Amino acid sequence: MNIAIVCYPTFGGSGVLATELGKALADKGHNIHFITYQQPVRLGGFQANIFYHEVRVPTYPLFDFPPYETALASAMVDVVKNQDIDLLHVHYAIPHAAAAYMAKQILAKQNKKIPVITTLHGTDITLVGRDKTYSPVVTFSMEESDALTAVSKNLKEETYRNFKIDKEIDVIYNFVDVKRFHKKPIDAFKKLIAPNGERIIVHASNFRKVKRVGDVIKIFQLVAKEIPSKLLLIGDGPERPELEAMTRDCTNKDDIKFLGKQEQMEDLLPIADLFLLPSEYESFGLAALEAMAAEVPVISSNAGGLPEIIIDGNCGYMSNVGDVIDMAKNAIKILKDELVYKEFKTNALKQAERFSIDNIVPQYEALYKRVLQ
Ligand code: GMT
Repeated sequence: MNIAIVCYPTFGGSGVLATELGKALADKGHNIHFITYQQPVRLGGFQANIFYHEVRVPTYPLFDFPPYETALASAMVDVVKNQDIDLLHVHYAIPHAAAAYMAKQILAKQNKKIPVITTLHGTDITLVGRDKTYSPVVTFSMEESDALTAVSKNLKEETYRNFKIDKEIDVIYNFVDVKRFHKKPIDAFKKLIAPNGERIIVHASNFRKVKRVGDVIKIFQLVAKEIPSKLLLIGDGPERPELEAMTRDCTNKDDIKFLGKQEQMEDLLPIADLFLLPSEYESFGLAALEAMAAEVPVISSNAGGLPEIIIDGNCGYMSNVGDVIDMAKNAIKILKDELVYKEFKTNALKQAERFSIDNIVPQYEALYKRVLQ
């Protein structure tokens, strides 16, 4: 198939998932055309059947807000026509689903029928999308998509709760390439971070409020009192300055490192002993799944779709949002006993395998076939 994928090219989960999906489909012989404003961060090197089409948004003095959606719809029309595209798969409803609807209408006038699949990722529904500024357009473009998917049952329920739509939503869980993340930790790197064999605790996100990174630091403080540990904070975002200020006040500030945005998560995660994700909401929690694939147990909140991914007391623990004391208690439970720790590690990998690329990608291919029929 010739498939066009529209996504955010950034470190956010939706862009990561869309890029990994494109790469997996390309490996299976499909031709994949990414349409976005920057090369997606996870795209990596050259592959013969992966193409990247950059959306350019020319500025003009009149434009306080350059019309990205118009430029994107025009780019979709161009790529679909000239690359003989069979279907458009857009990730994150805003503004991609609306731009795809526009492109579909333009192409219909030119006698080219193009099915549109929209994958909902989370904040496009739970935070931004349901805001009345956007919701009429989001509702309409979801309804007009030829197929609608959500990355968890929870997100499907949230969508029906927040929007008046009749459209059937297929749940297709996010996935991970287990082989890529299940690697031997780089010893030299581990020694550099934890020279005295301290436990390495990791959090990775876009440092938005919804991630509650402040809770990560609080949990770490409680754990570090009992178990010598180091904290790695991976990613960047609006909350970072405040978090750095919070860290400067900690007596053990040298044990906390902000690594910024990192592309090689498959090299970083294997050196971790524990992954923290105390979010206010996660539709899925792709970062936690990647950690589990690297054999890292997860301490998280029990919000949104996380209970669909993490088995409490097996590959990690879940607590109520904001209950940092319980989260720290559970973290210590896993880290202080080598036997327990090993068991959680093994279980984490087993659980990640349930969401392996080989199980999930065929579900997207089956959906594509259904839509094309
Ligand atoms: O985590 C984020 O805020 C980024 C966001 C995105 O759309 O880029 O992530 C969402 O999609 C990911 C991939 O499907 C999910 O794993 C995340 O749970 C989800 N984030 C939220 O729901 C807050």
